[in-house]
Amino acid sequence: YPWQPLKEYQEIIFSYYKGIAKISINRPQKHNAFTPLTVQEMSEAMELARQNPEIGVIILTGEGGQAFCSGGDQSVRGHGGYIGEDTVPRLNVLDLQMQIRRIPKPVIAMVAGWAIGGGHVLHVVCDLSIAAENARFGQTGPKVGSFDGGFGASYLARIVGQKKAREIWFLCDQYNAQEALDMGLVNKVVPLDKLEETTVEWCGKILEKSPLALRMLKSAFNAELDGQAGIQELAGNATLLYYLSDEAKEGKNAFMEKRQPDFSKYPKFP
Ligand code: 2NE
Repeated sequence: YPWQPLKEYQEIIFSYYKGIAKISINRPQKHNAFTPLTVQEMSEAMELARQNPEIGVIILTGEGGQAFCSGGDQSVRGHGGYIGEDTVPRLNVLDLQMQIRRIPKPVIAMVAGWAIGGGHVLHVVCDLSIAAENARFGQTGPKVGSFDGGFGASYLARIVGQKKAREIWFLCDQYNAQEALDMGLVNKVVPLDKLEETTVEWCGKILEKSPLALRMLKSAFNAELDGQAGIQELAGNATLLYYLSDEAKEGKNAFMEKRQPDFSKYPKFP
């Protein structure tokens, strides 16, 4: 596909094609392990994708065909987090997870090869996951002295069930694409050479749909699980819809015109 670069980065590739933004980790020599800079760049790209009205769906992936992402780069893990050039320890991938969850556009993980550790959690928080036959999934935290007790535990358990999620974390085994499909961890498995084609096809189907309906649905799925924060997201969308109505505009117009609002003509639905 003729992906057009949207912005140059050091550790990711950010590109565009027909309404789709693709954010791809570009550290294949480390199986696309992320540093604080990788995450910072992904986070900026995600925000740009959110703000761009041409973009309706986002693909998250990794370069090279051998890995989606192998989690935090252990070679820069220091005292209290992953350390970048500013010498500050960070776990900024947790903020990226929230961003993926909150962006009101579908995010699809396109997984070839390893989705491991914090890289596995990244695909878990995406709305959909499409896997190549060479995909391998798993958590490694308890093996390497780490864990993700947030979405990495609780949302994973919502997806695969409590027993399976505990197995995944307690044993740190690896699962192939078919096993991932069987446990509902991914939506589809395709040959590696069909991965991008299938993902772009799915994006195309999504792009044909009503963006507001998709936005409402994403926040509704989140609301069930995310407590007050989830309700806030869904309610924000209700406010957006209300602001589009003449009834809401009457309130604002009356204020601006320094008169009493007249809501009498608006229906009191049963
Ligand atoms: C992914 C896996 C199983 C692949 O194994 P294999 O044998 O196919 O490849 P290999 O040789 O291990 O990896 C290729 C190169 O990539 C580096 C390796 O060190 C190796 O480099 P060289 O020896 O060729 O120089 N590499 C791979 N993953 C890396 C990583 N995460 N950090 C730094 N370098 C990495 C195997 O590579 C593996 O098990 N990787 C580690 C997975 C892991 O434990 N990730 C961190 C989990 S913790 C986390 O992500 C996290 C969290 O729990 C909470 C908050 C934030 C982050």
